[in-house]
Amino acid sequence: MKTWLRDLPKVELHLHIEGSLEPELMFSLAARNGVSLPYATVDEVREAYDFSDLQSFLDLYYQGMRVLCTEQDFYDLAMAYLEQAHAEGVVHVELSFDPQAHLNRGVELAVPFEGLNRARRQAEREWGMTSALIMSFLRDRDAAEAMAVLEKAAPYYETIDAVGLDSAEVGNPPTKFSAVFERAKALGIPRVAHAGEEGPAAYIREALDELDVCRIDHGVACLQDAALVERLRQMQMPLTVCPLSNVRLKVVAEMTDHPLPQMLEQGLKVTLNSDDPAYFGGGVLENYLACAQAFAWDRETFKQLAGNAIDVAFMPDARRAALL
Ligand code: ES4
Ligand code: ZN
Repeated sequence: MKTWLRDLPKVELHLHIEGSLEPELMFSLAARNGVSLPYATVDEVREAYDFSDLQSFLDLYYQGMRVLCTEQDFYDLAMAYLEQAHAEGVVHVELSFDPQAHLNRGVELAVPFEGLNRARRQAEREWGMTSALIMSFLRDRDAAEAMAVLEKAAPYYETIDAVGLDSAEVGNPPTKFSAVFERAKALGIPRVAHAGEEGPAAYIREALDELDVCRIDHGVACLQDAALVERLRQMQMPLTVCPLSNVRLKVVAEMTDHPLPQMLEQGLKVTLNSDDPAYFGGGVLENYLACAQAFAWDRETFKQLAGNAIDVAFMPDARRAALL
């Protein structure tokens, strides 16, 4: 099964590129940029990755990304991830990034855009691996800041496939960003949002009703609300589920408790993704393997899940047709 899952053409729809920063690269970038880290060794970094909830993870995630300073750093970060994903049989990756987390420490918008886009072009040239770029807003900061970033990103609209919404969910409902997402819609930019990870099913409803999103990142909380499940099923709203992330952030106690089997049972448009692979125990393939072990799914189920991601990815129809 392992070889078969590796060779199955897979698509990654939910990846925070800053969350792909492995401790070894963190150390080398820290040295290159003269940034000090509160760890002595890579083992110490890995030992610190023992999270109690989303916020405890986010604190280390924002700390770790302080080593990302130059266009070359973002290129190296993305290239390392894309190369690993390629080795895992991933044929298309949708990278999200958090420009505000960089702007707020003096790293201009052009830096992540230029570095990430250079890596994306390289991956397509070298391996025929396609990609999309999602510019995410930090929901625990104010909406005016997100709006300013959206306007500032005008030179890069051509390279943005969607805007997203991430970071600390509880207490930061989708409605806080209604005006920002309305502006993105007016600009013709598709919209996605994290909802129902730690937050309630009501946030998933809000993301649909107020932000007009074309997919929901996580969405596992939908099972709390039968009418919402029916709505998501009817519209076949894509849900980018990240099982290893949910275990590591204690959204679920362990893999065997994960609601993925019920979500499939309910006919939801589920996909499997990695979220922050350097922090949560691996990339797309590890997430597929963890599901194989926990749920003993057959090949048809994995083909369905991989096919779902191809169906809903931001890619040209000719590319989609070639993959299906
Ligand atoms: C994130 Cl797991 C998760 N949830 C929300 N925001 C995030 N940013 C990076 N990883
Ligand atoms: Zn996420």
